[in-house]
Amino acid sequence: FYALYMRSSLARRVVTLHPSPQVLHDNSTSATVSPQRFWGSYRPQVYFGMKTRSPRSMVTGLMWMRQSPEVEVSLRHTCEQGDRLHGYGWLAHDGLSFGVQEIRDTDFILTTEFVKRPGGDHGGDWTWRVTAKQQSSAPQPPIISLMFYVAADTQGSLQAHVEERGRLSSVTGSSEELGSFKVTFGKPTAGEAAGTKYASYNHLKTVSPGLEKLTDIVRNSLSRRFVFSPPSGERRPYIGVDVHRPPPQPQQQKQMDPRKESDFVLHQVTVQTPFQIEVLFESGSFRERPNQLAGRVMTEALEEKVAAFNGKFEETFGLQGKGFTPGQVKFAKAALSNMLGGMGYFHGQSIVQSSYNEHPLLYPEGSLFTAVPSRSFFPRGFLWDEGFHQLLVGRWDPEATREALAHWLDLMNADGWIPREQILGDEARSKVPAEFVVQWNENANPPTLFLTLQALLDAESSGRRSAATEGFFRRIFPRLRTWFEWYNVTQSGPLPGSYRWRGRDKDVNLFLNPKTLTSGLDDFPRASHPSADERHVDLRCWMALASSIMARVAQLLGEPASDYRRAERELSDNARLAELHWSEHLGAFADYGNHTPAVSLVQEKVYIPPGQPRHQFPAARLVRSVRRTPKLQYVNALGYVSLFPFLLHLLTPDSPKLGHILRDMRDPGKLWTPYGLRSLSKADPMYMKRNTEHDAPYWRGPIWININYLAVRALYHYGNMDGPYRESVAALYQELRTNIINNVYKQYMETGYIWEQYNDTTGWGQGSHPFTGWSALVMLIMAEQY
Ligand code: 6A9
Repeated sequence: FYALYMRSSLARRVVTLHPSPQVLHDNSTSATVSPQRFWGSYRPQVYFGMKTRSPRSMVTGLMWMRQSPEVEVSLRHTCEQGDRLHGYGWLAHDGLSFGVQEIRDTDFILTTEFVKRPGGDHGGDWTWRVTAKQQSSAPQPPIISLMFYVAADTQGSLQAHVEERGRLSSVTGSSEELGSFKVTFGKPTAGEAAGTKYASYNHLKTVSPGLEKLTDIVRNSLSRRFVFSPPSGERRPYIGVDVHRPPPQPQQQKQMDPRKESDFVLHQVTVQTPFQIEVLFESGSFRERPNQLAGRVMTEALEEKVAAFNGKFEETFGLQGKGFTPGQVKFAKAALSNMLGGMGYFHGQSIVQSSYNEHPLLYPEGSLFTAVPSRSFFPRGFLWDEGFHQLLVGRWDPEATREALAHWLDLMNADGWIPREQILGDEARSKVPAEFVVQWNENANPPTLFLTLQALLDAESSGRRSAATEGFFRRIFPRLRTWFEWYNVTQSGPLPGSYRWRGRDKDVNLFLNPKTLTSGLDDFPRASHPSADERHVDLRCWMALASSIMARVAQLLGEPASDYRRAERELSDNARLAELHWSEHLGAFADYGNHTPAVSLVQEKVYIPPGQPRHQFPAARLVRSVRRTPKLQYVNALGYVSLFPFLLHLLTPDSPKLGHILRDMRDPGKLWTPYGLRSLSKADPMYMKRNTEHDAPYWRGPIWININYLAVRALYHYGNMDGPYRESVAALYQELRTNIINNVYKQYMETGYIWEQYNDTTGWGQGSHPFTGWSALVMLIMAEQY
């Protein structure tokens, strides 16, 4: 009985939140406590949309399509790589009060701008302006439909106000957090001072079962029966949402979906480029409005915001002062703006599992204010990505960083675990294949939040922003303590001072090398046969960093720091580090475990009885063949993992091992490329090898900017310390820094995007895009802020 009882209480523990007081004060994101940050572009997954930082926020958004009846409908809404836009992203965004985005579609450009205006009790007003311009020199300027919408999320209501000729002129509504409000749709003009332009109007007033269904609802209500007939121009059929064609609602689905239906109102305006349209959100509690935030007033507000942004940007990062060209400065502004404009506010429940549960469980409801790696492909929070994101955000807006950290730490469970990938709410879940949704409670991710904390502490000791930071550290300390312990307990290795990532791939026969997703370096080669004998050098280094930050925080707060100091001393002890991880054979730091390099992927043998037709049997898969028995030894894979003692500044500046690392880094046959450091040595047998037939090499060659940022930062660090390598380090610093900046910039100019990773032979951007998560750190490399 006792065992059973223990089991069920352990099973519940995974979904029990940490008992210490939440870092976020009650209602800390509400309109009352934080009015300036209430509304924002916190829906990074759509091209243009806003919501409030509240659980079931009213949302606003934009869809659009080019009217070209000959071709398939190209409805744009959520950021999709399949849309093949020539580029999109924020050019300026202060993370707080305004943003300017440029979206380059096939043959026209949309500029989407917003400005907020504080006032009243519900987060104030804002205005959107969308400007469309033809791009090509085609004789017929394109006709475009913009679709502005307001949608409730299980609470609040909306009323549509339709004027002459079926034009929806405004939406009024109310919700718990917004009180009453009004959204007004301006008429299109040819420019700010110009008169209105001919346009056709359609609208939709319906209900939706969930925000992830909005695109489908619109798509299903499109009809081709409308005619665009400008007074002086040819009549052309166009596609519009049709009130007379309510979206089909299969009865069955309705029954299965217990969710409450919510109001959804959409205004479609169809007009020929060039044009400009404004949409005004006005809060009912905003009593003394001096004027409407529209037209000239809007233009002036925008100009003021942009000027302030530019001023603060130069003051903070000094790129002009460093001699960067206007083009490069513009690029750096875009990188920062996309990080800020990519911040999202998510609410919902993770799906988690521990070995004590037979089935996955729902994690407690929670909210997350976080930056996201990629608006198109992974528009949600990732734990170790966030530690990098906040290095950049924190330079610009330390309060935003404290709030993001607070949200992340408040998601911690009683054991000290924070789920690695945060898939909160139906909208987020709709983007993730089922097999990736469940988060296991044994799985870690690098504790990069300590990098962010380190930056906050450094700012503290250099005398900036003191009181706020200290209060913040006091609130997070109990959670940090548990978090640190959680790594030490759950990810400990076989020998004292060693660590091991849990959660490696189990089905070892299917992979050339079983992945270690938890390390963040997914398919970087580790021991060929996962076992409890493994020790991972990167994790040991992360823990060295963690312990040193714990010690600093404890000291700052006057809490006992000696245990953390001791851990720091032990984990940064160079002799012990070498004992555990220095491979003489490789001449580099390495993992250790049950390993053989003699593995390859081969076609599975399918037995086909004589005389039987081949095609009646399943296609042969690739499976792993192991030609030599694994044994306990170093995993001699030179790459990012080997660099960690250097990346996290653990080596003493006079260590000969530092010399080895510098040589390997600078060797074009190993890690050096003209575009940055590649993830795995060109000389490694697994260099650019697929892991399965469907799994292309990911961390086995390509260049990643987060690790390159750490490398440049480490070179900067050692370049400022006395030692035998000081001069070569300083030269390497300049070279690596220049290579990274030049390539990321060049790719951005050529493709319109910042990318997830860069090809180590061509420098080309590849993988998910836009990826203005950690790749945006190139901006800090330009600013030399480490
Ligand atoms: C797959 C596909 C629409 C992989 O940047 C986030 C993470 C990093 O933390 C990690 O280090 N990325 C890196 O190796 C992307 C992970 C995406 C997983 C989700 C689902 C969705 O399809």
